[in-house]
Amino acid sequence: MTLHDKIAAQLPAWRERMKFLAKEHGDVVVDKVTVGQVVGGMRDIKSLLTEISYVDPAEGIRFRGMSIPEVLKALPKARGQKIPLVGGLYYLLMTGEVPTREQALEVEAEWGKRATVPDYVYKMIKAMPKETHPMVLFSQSVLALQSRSAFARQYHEGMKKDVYWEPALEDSLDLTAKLPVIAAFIYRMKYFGETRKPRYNPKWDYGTNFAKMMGVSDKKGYAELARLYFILHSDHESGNVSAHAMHLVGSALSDPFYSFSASLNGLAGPLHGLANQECLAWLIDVKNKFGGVPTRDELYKFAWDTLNSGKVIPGYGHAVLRVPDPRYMAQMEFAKARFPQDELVRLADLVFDVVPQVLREQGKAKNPAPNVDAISGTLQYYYGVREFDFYTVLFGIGRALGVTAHYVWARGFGWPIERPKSVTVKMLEELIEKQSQPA
Ligand code: NMX
Ligand code: MLT
Repeated sequence: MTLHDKIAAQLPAWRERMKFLAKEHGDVVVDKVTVGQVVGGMRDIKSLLTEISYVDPAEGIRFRGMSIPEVLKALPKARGQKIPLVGGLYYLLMTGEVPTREQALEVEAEWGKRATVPDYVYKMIKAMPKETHPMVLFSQSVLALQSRSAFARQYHEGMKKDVYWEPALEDSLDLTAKLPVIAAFIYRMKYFGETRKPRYNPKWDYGTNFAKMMGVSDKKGYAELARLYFILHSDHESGNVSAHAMHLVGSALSDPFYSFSASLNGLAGPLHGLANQECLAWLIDVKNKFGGVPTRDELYKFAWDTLNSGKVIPGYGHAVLRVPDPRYMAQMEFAKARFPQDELVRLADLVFDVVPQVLREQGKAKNPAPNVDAISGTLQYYYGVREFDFYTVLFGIGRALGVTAHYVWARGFGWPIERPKSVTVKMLEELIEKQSQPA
């Protein structure tokens, strides 16, 4: 398989570079850590290493050095379509190279071979109480697949450290192949009472399969949206909660299934992936309250009312970004090119005009601009996927692409177990006291 061969060919040189850095320059200071960062969620401390993606505060994400517009332009497309094949994005994340159409289709073919979900997973999902959140069903399905992990099996049998990445890649391909099938099953069962197993057709690509399995009519391009959505949500360097959870759990050599289940549990938090369901709910509240798109003044007051009630405005702000999220911009461009007159799209556009001003006036958020979640639900809603609490599952399918690529390379580098050091409040107070005394 090309993915395997490409990674195998690149690893020796990367390992040499890494070894040299640690051996010859292990004492070089990368960053300082302030008290503010220790009590502030470790914000911005430069302590994670990855080649897969990088978020520039002033520019946004780059996947393997490429910006979102560059990725959308350069990757091979499904025949007659405008949005790239998801298999091509996975190839790029895994290898750092833009694939040919054949190479992208090779990844798609791997998914086609691996998409069958064992029966017991369906039975387990069906046995859960009706009110279970779809993210719980999704995460527990991933965990249930753990018994099939090639990484766990080979580790148990005895495997040399320098080949850890090989079964990690196998598991990653298996996992990413099964996720859209499981997600579509959860969707059809939970909201439509259907318990038929979705069928992944290897003749179609990932996006088309997802659209068909979801039962969403593709007449208006849902497969294109699925491709765009999975690509945009795939990765955001390694410090966000879902990526870092995967990395942390994986560093204990827990296999990709254990690690990705943890990643999904982090994604399910309202300050992270769950924000996409909250964003659309907020937009629809506005629409219902004003019977359509309000005036600028009405929206301005509504946004202030949200803040004054102690809530955040979902979809706005970011821990790293200091500009509108290019993932937001790409989705808005998609919507404006295809359904510019849609009421929610027009409303989201007005929010983009008003909310940054409100947040700036409030003076708390360091970034008053929209993030990826501010628009993603609006697009799903347009195509008829209107069950808000399912939206984070969609995010999870996309996020798997990035975090499994990080996982494979972390095992390739043989990175150690992650173990930062704690301090106590008293220690900080003593440190401050000591430093404030004249030398
Ligand atoms: N509405 C109201 N207040 C905000 C917002 C917002 N959208 N964004 C930041 N703030 C507040 C934040 O709560 C904090 O207040 P306090 O000092 O009282 O604790 C203050 O501004 C400073 O926060 P920042 O340093 O700007 O942001 P931080 O890095 O702590 O958090 C988010 C980043 C994304 C969690 C935050 O902006 C937020 O809660 N946004 C709304 C929820 C959201 O859209 N989440 C999705 C994130 C993207 N994703 O895909 O995961
Ligand atoms: C993400 O995609 O993970 C979010 O934008 C959150 C982040 O990067 O902190």
